[in-house]
Amino acid sequence: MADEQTGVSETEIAVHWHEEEYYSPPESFIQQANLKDPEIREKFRIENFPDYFAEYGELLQWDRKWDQVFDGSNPPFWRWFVGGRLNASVNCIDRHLASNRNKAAFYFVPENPDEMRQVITYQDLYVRVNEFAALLRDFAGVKKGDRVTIHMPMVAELPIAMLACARLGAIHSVVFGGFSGQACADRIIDSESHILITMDGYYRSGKWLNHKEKADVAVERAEQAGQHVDKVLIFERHPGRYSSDTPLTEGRDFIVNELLSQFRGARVEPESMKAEDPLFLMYTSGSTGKPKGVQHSTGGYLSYVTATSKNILDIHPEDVYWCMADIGWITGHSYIVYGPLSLGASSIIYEGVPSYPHANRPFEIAEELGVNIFHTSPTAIRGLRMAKDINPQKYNYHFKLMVTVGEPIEPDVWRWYYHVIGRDEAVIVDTWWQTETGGFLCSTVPALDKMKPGSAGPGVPGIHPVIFDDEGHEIQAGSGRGGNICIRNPWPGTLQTIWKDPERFVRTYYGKYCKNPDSKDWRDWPYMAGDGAMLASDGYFRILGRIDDVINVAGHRLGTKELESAVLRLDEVAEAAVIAAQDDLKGTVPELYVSLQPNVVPSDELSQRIVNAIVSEIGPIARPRKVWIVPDLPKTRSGKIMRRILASISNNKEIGDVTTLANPEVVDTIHQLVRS
Ligand code: 6R9
Repeated sequence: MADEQTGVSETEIAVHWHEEEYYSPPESFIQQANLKDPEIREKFRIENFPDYFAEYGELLQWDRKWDQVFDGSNPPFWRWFVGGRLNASVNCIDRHLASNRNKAAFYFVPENPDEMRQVITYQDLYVRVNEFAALLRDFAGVKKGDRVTIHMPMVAELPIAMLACARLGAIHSVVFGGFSGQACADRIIDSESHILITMDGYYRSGKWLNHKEKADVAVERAEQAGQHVDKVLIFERHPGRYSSDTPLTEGRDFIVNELLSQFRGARVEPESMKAEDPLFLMYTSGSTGKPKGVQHSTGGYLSYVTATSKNILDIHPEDVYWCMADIGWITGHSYIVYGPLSLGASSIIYEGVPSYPHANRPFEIAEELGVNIFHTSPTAIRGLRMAKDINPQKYNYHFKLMVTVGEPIEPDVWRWYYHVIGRDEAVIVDTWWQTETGGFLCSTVPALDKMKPGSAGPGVPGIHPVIFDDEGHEIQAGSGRGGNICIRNPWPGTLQTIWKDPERFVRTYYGKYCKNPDSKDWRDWPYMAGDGAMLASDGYFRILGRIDDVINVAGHRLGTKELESAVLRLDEVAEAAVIAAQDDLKGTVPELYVSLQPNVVPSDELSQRIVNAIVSEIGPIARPRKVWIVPDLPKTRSGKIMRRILASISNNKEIGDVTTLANPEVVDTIHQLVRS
C-alpha cells in the first residue's frame, strides 16, 4: 500500500538540470518595498529561532499579549504565542475602522460584465459580518468551537461567512464551490458540522449553475452517515430572488437574505480566542482515500499570513490586489481573506473564469480597478499564453508585483509572464507552500533577492529548508541531486494537527525524518512537505512536484486514491489506477487505467460512466483526460499497483526494468494499447 511515510527514492528523480539566468527587481520597486532590510536573513537565522517570530506576533492586535512566543515541549504539537488572546475578525476588520472605515476591503466583480461590481468598504464588511454573526448565533445556535461547513462560490458573502464564524469563535470548514455534494458531505461528516452555509447558484463561463442542489445531496448523504445537519443557510446570488429550481426543505433550509432583516444593525461582541484555538479546517488530499482536515490556529496562522503578505506580496494600504485563486483553497484563505484584510488592503473577488467573456478580461479588470499586485497560477498563465486573441498591451495597467503559486512553473512560461503580462517591470515571486503550512515557505524576498525562472528561491525569512535523501542524509547544495524537501524548524503558520487524527499528522509529516521520537528538541523534528526538490549552489530551491500519490491538476491537489475509489464504486470495475499525465495547459491531468470484472465488455458507454463517476463524486476538476481499459494493472509481488510504470507509458517515458513485477507481460499489452 502507498504509505504516507514513503518518500522519494532519489534515483527516481531524473531531472535535467539547467541553470537559468537571474532577473533583478527595478530600483523603483526596491525604494517602496515593505521589506528592504538586507540584514533580514541574518536576523532570522536559525540560531535566533524562535524569538525572531515575535516580530510577526507584533503585527496583530491582541486582547492579551502572549507570555511565550513558542512552546515546543510536546513535539510536533508546537504552540505559538502561548497565553495570548485575540479575535481574527477584529484583526481583519475592526482595527481598520478608525482610519480606513471608507476604504474598499473587497471589490466583488461578477462574471457578467454587464452586472454592476460591488465595493465593500471596511465599514460595510463590519456591518455585514456582525449581522451574519448574530444570525449564526441567535438563529442557527452556533457557538464557540462549533464547526460550520461553508460551500460557496466566489462571492463577497463567502469571506463574510468565514469572518462571522471567526467572530463567534466557530471553526469554519470551507469546501471549494466546484466540489460535488458528496465531497461536501464527506467534509460535513468528518468535521461533524450541524450547519451548512451555501448559495442558490452562481455564474461560470456565462452559465447559471444551480448550487443549492449540491446542498441537498450533501445533507442527505451526511444524514445517511449519521451526521445530522440542522440548518442549511442559503445566500441568494440575486438578493431578494431565490434563483434555484431546487425546492427548499421546510424547517431545514433558510434564505439568509430574508432572515437578515431581523438582525439589521446587530453587533456581536467578538470572542476572545486563545492564540492556539483553531480558526479553521481545510480539507486536503493525502495518499489515502480520505481527505484530511488540516487544522490551523488563530494567533500563529494569522500572524504568519499577515507577515508574509506584507513582506513577500509587498501589500501596502494603497495597493489594489487581485489574487485569482478560489477562496475555497488555502491560497484564497491566506492570501485573499486573512493576510490582505489583516493589513487593511483592498482586494478583488472575481466570480467567474478569467477568460469570460474574452481572453483579455483579466487586463480589463486590472485597468478598471487599478490592480497593481497580481496573483495567479502557472495553469492560468499557460491558459493566457495559449489564448489566441490575448492583447495585454491594449490595456492601461501597471503591475508592481506578480505572484505564481500552486505548481512548478516552466522557465519559458515564467519568462512570458515577466515580459508580456509584467511588461519587464513587475517583480515576480514564485511562492512554494502548502495547505498545511498556512503561508509561504520558499520565495525570493522581492526587493532583496534576484529572481530565477523556475526556482521558487530560498526559504522565506525564518524558514530553513533542507533536502534529505531516503536515508535522512542531507543533500548538499549544487550537487544536482533531488530529494525530499523538509523544513528544519517550526513556524507560526504550520498546521496544528489533522482533525481527529493526530497520529496521521505525526506519521505523515514527521514519521520519516524524525531523528528520535522521544526527543523534546524541535531540531530533531524536521517537517516533511512531500515534495521532491533540488537545491542549487546559490541556495535556490527548485520544486519538482509531489512524491506521494497526489496529483496536482491546475494547482489543485487530488489524491489518486480519491479518484480511484470513486471509480471502484461501479460494479463493472475491478481495479483502477490514476496517474498524472503531462499536459501543456494544466501541468498534469489525471489519466485513468482500469481493469474490468470478468465477463464485462468494454464500451464507450462504460468509459463515459467511469468519467461521470469521478465528476459527480469529486467535481469537474478531477475529470480524467483518458480512460484506458486494460486487461490487468502492473503490480509488484506484494500486490502494489505500479502507477509509476503507467505514468511512464502515458508520458512516453522510458519504462525501465519490469522483471520484478508479478505480471510483467501486461506492461507490453498496455504499452501497445496506448501507442496504437
Ligand atoms: C499553496 C498550495 C501544495 C502543493 C505543494 C507543491 C505544489 C505549490 C508551488 C508548488 C512548485 C510552487 N506547489 N506551490 N510547486 N512551485 N510555487 O498550492 O497548496 O493546494 O496544498 O498544494 O502544490 O507540490 O506540495 P496546496
